[in-house]
Formats: sequence, structure tokens, C-alpha cells
Amino acid sequence: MLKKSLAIMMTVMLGLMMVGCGSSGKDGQAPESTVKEEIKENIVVGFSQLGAESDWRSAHTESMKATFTEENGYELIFEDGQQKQANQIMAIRTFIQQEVDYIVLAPVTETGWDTVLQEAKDAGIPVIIVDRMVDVSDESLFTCWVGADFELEGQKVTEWLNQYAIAINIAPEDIHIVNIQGTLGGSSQIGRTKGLRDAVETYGWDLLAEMPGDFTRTKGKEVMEDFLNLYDNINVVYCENDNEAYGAIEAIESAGKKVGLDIMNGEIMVVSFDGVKRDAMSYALKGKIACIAECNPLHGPRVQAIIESLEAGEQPEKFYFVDEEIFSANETVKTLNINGKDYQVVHLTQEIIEQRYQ
Ligand code: GYE
Repeated sequence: MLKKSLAIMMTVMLGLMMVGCGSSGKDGQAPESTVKEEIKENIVVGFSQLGAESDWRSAHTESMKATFTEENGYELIFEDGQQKQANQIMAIRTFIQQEVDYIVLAPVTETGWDTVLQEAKDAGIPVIIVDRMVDVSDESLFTCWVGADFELEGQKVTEWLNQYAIAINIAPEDIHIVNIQGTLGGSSQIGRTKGLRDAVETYGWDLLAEMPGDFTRTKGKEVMEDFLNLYDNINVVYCENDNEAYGAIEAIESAGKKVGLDIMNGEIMVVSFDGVKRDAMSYALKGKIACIAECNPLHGPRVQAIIESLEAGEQPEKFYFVDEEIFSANETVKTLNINGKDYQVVHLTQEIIEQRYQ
């Protein structure tokens, strides 16, 4: 059985039964008091978040904090790793010392977790991995994982691009792409980059360059400025998240160029991932971002469901992939077929945006 932290709530009801003013009590005894002790067991969750680089990450943190509240029967210990694996390892070691009931880890990179996860296992603390994955030699080192299929997200965006390119009749070799990658070594970067590279190979597009933008707006802008200085024929910018896309758009517009889908007439097309904020969707509605593969950050309730099933003695699925959409305001591409499965493209309208962000 798991250790529980005891949050002892003392409800002290002083039943002072005063008999007469200044009296020492009934029959001369001490005042009668009733101490009622209610013992409520809160489940202690130590959550090592990797950082605060993007809108996606803020929504993810928010979802965890809103779920693991005292009202819901939890105590959440939150640690921000600030993009450093060493900080996350330190946080996990602290959680082990604190004898938390569960460790939740959103790992910055995939590799390098074996030792610390073995320590958690030896301490008998289940570890739930969220968002990016861990690449460990022994999968029994974590209980389960919940997150997105990042490679599929990449395949959706590139298949959308492929169909769009065919529809506007542009030759594959005339598609000149730059890739602003996410944080190198994290699963979302690895999967999305792979999705692009595979499509480049399959369709024969021209991949000019790849550089990490660390999933931030600032770095996305810097990288795009460098790309624009180096290449004068870029017509597609593959941004591995929306924050990088905002930065890239800023750089393109400051350079006096136009973002949009009309790449036959000199516009530069931006595609990206996440779709968490209204801002990103509004950009998509205007065609400033041509297409966005959704990445859903609302993992709090999913992790809660996993913990509840573990508490009930059940064994949750080892890997739980979240279903996600693909958005574009442009109606040219309607359906994507990837590995034999159809995905409808959600054609954005103001109404759809209002519904999603009430
Ligand atoms: O897409 C990006 C972020 O790993 C899915 O990390 C996550 C990615 C997300 O900061 O915005």
C-alpha cells in the first residue's frame, strides 16, 4: 500500500458548558470539551515540469495545478526545471526524500533518466510521464505515459502541405522549406522533425536548413532573421510550435515580406503546432499561419484518472495517446489520409474560434 501523508484536520469543538458565571463547571469539574479529529488523507503528487517556454506549457501547468488541488484530495508539489534536466533530476530526488505518493515528470529531453527513475522505483514511488517521453532501457522504470503522437502531428502538417502544393500546382523542388525546431532532444521536437524529414524524402521538397528555436517566440524570431539573411528563396517555414511561429512572422514582416498561402506569388507560408491560444487561431484565420496541428495540453484530468485507477488497484494503459485535430482556414485540403487513417481538416471560422475559446 502506498504511503499517505496525513493532513490532519482538527475540528475543535469546545463545548463549554458553563453553569453559572465564573463557575469551574458542572459539578465542579473542568469545563467539558469535545475534540473531534477528522483525518483526511491527501494524495501527495510531486510534479517536475520542464519549464515555462510557451503558451502550451503554461496551459499544461495550469491544467495540473487546477486538477491537483486540496479540494480534490491532493497536495501538489510543483517544481519548474527551467529547461534543465539536472534541475528535474534534483526535483525527483527531493520528491523521493519527501516520500510523495506519486511523481509526475514532464521531461525536457528523452534520454538520461535511467538512474533517477531507478531510484524512484527502488523507493516504491510510481512515476507517471506526461507530454514528452523518456527513452529508458527498462520500461518498468515508469508506470505509464500520457501525451501526444508528435510524429503523427508532423505527418498531418506535411500531408496538408503536400496536398496543398498539388492543388496549387507547384513542383516539389520549388518548395523551399526552413525548419525552426523545438528544444533538441525532446520528443515533440524529435517527432515533428521526423515528420518533416520523411515528407521531404518522400516528396522531394527542398529543405534548406534546420535550427532549434527552443519553442520560444524570441528564439523563433532570431532564427528566422538568420534564415532570411542566408536564403532568399524561402517559401515555407515549418515552426515546431506556435510561439516560434509568432516570432518567425514578426521577422518576416520586419524584413518587408508577406506571410500567407500564396507562395506562387511571393508570400511565405508558415505552418505550426499547438493551437492552444486564441491568438494562434486568429493568425490561422487570417492565413498568417496556414495550418496548425493541434497539440492538447490539458493533461491534469488525464493524470488524475491514472492515479485514481492506480489507487483502485488497476493497471492503466502503459501509453495513452491523446486525440488531436488539424486546423486551417483554407478549404483547399479537406481530408488527410495517414497510414490508412482519415483525418478531417477543421476549417476555421470565427464561430469555431468563439466556441473553442468561450
Ligand atoms: O508543443 C511546445 C512546448 O512538448 C508538446 O513543448 C510539448 C511542446 C509544445 O513548449 O509548445
